[in-house]
Amino acid sequence: MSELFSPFQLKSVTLRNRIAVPPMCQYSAVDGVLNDWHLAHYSGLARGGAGLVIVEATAVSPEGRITPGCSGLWNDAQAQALAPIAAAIRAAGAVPGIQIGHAGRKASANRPWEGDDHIPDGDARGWPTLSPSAIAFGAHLPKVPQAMREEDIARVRGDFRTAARRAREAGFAWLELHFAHGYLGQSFFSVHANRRQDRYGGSAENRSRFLLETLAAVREEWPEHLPLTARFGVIEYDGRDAETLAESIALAKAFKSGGLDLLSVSVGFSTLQANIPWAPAFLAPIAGQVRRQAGIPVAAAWSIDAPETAESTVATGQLDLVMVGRAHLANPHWPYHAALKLKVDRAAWVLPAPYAHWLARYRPVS
Ligand code: FNR
Ligand code: 531
Repeated sequence: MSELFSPFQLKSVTLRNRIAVPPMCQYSAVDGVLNDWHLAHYSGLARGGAGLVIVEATAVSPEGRITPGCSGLWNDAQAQALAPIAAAIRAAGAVPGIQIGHAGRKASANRPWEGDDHIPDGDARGWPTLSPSAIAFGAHLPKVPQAMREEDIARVRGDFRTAARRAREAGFAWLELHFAHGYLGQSFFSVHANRRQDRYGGSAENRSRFLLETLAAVREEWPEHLPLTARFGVIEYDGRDAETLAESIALAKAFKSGGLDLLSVSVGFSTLQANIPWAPAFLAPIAGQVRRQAGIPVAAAWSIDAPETAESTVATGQLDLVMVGRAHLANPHWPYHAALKLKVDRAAWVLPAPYAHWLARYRPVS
């Protein structure tokens, strides 16, 4: 019996299996409004059999986008464009999720295939960036951000709350706050980005305040019966990992008390001085530690491409959900092929019935 292909219930939502498509920016929106490319992209991914498909990082305000091509959810037109995408994911049998975030000091950048670097000041395509402190990330992202005032913090917290309401109205049933990868949420927690002297800086408790206040504002807005989750970098690989992990587990406990239903464990990406041990499933043991010590369901990604690896991360109690990203871009039917490889009973029925009926007794030459 495969654990990877067992259902997962969180609040009132049941996923058909433990496979999730994590959010993956498409950098293809105009003014934050998604289009037919996104409909094709997400429909294709949902058709492959994953239990959950999370729509890419969607900015809660214009200046919260990473690039001018990023998704946004600060107006009704954007919500209306997202509705058919949530419906298409649901029609394929997956649960529609969406990630909302603010890019902070990594905002106002070119698309990865167009440089991945900050748009130069003075270029009308770009905009001023915000962060806890006026400290640039560096290298290809040299812009010095404006240090946020209390009113900026309150405004952004309100933007998260409004975006959560629009996400629900658009038909999403799973919400993920983007508190990872060196963006605004992660930056408030990071000693590399946050040198504030006020109640939002200094101690781990103060550096957690923005995240916990934003969670509280969204929790009030997001229906209690639907999963509210966050993606957060619990480790930076910057030489102070034991300390960072201890602070992250304390925050995970506070997230849980604050009503978070699941934590998607990732890397902080707050500093260029990181020595990340890239390897298949390298985050799974760390996620398992957070799961046990904070008592919260966890997900994780990072090269968990082999079906057997995905299976063992769930079977050994490290992960509740496996995020399979780039492997889905390479093969949108990854879950079907994983079911075949793991010799799951009636593997073809991971796919929608119109496909499954014929593939149950036909094996294409791959
Ligand atoms: C990503 N990733 C990412 N993560 C996130 O939290 N929000 C996002 O919008 C994106 N966007 C994105 C775009 C693209 C093109 C890639 C390749 C990745 C990270 C992604 O969700 C995942 O964590 C990583 O890709 C690692 O998992 P895989 O790809 O090794 O399975
Ligand atoms: C991080 C990443 C690094 C290395 C390989 C794959 C992914 N992602 C973070 C993404 C943007 C693209 C790069 C977001 O969180 C928006």
